[in-house]
Amino acid sequence: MNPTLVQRAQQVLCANDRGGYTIPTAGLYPFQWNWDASVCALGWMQFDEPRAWLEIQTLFSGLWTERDYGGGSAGLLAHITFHQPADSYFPGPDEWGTQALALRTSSISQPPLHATMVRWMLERAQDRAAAESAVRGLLPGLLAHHRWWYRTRDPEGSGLVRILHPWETGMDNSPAWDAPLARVPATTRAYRRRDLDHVDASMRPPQSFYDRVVYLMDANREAGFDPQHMLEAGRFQVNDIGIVCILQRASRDLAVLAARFGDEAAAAEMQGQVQRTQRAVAALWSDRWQQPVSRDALTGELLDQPTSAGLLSAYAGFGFDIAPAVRAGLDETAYGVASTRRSAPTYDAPRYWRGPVWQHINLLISQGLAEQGQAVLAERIRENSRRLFERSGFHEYYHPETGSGLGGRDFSWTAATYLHWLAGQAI
Ligand code: 9WN
Repeated sequence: MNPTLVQRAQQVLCANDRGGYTIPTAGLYPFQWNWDASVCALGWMQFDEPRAWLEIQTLFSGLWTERDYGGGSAGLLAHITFHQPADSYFPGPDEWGTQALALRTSSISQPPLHATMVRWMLERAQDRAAAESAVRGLLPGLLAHHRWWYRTRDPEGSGLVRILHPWETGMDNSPAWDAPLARVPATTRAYRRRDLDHVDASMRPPQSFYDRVVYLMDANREAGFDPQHMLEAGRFQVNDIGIVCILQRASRDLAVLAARFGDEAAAAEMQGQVQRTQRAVAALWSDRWQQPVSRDALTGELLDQPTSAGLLSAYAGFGFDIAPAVRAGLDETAYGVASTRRSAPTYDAPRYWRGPVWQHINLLISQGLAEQGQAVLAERIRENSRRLFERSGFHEYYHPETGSGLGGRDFSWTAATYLHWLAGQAI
């Protein structure tokens, strides 16, 4: 443990605290983001337990209900919740067409880490009574959200949910989305992106990406946020291996939490979904890269790219042997698991999700490998991450070859990952 870094990590979270929620970083991302919030809560847990629980509670205050837009999307937990206005980000609260919501949000979701993070928080809480009461209060929202994923994104019960927007994956500009995104029309409406006011263009997606994500955002509004219409009209539909893994792990953890708090029926329901996904996931294996990958749900084609998303399969508990792929990737770069393998033709070292290292992804991959009995490999990832934190502090992401910090600075989930994984007692 490095006391100076611990103090700096805590300062990052405190500086990004907006009263009940933590922004990822000032300027670039001025609202509450979905999967960021779960990682932030892990970090807060190390020095302020009530604040940690509040982070998740505040996030779930934006959960869509039966009263919202005809009720079809009840249980949607949006990727951004706009608790307070800010004009440094595009697309902000007025762009999504969700003005009728009591608390304005976007109309898409993000990787559902929450149930897993809540379970980890419960396991390490010092104040047991407060933790149990918090989890009991969160359970209905967690269940509603998992049901939303299975009901609206896998209505046929195939076992593999689909995402309808690259931003839902959290790995927005991944090369795996290039082919399906190429079929999405470019928007013809005027807009002004704001990310380049904050970060160099070499680290961000190209304009062609924004033209298509804006088109997809507007399509949701045109479909009235009705899940069936969205599936019928959806021009981008992908079985994202990252979401499949994260949902799988979270549903296993949610089953444990539900059983522990007396809801055996919900536990059995989640276990049923887990078993269905376990049976379906073999279809996503890539012989070329020796790891599972995503699939275009409209064409059935594998999106055969070696991204870190598929390396979450140990964390999911799927049972694939991904250790050789992880080792091969670590041998190619000096600073941890890259978001896209350096040996892939699509690798682009500094660009957003096409090469850089994200520390929370490395934490999840390492955790999964440790659980799979790969302690040495898990520790190798952790040590790489430690060197990266000590070399470059708390950036949004890092250059996998030089270790230099990229993207936003003083970044919340990076600081939180340090506190949980390297300064605290990881589970
Ligand atoms: C769009 C906040 C978010 C992360 C995503 C990351 C980036 C947003 C953007 O920032 O995405 O959601 O505008 O680029 O890709 O994973 O949640 O940190």
